[in-house]
Amino acid sequence: MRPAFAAAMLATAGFVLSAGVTAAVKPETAIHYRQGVYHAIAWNFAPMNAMVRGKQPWDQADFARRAARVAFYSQQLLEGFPPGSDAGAKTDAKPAIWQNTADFKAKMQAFQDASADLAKAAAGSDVEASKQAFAKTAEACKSCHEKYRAED
Ligand code: ASC
Repeated sequence: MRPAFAAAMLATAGFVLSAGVTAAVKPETAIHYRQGVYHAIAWNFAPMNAMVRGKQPWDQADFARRAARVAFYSQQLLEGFPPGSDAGAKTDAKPAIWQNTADFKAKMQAFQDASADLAKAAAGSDVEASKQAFAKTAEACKSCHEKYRAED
């Protein structure tokens, strides 16, 4: 992706989160939207995790396809957290997200960067590089969940 395009997309997402241009969207709609994207990410991440752990045969093409999906979905999460969507449907998102938006956005950016690196590594043929990039992405997931997702 070209840097200018990436910057424009991030600026748009940041605007949505801070300025509330999605005010017409009901909180429950945003909550369900973001949960759908997280579920789609988990759907793809689970078999990648199984491959990395040797619980499923390594398939570089499948790994790469799933990594590309995760990288794409990662860019679509932030807009699912408009102001006021801390409540309105069952959610594990902590109110701290809307009290620390700069930090939340930085963690989201770290996830986007890690998953972009993962997609790039997975598109190659270096299995170890793919596994290392996967571990970094999982770390980015975890770092945000620890702070901003309520315990199940
Ligand atoms: C998953 C999943 C997460 C992340 C996280 C990584 O497969 O559903 O939330 O990986 O466990 O640490």
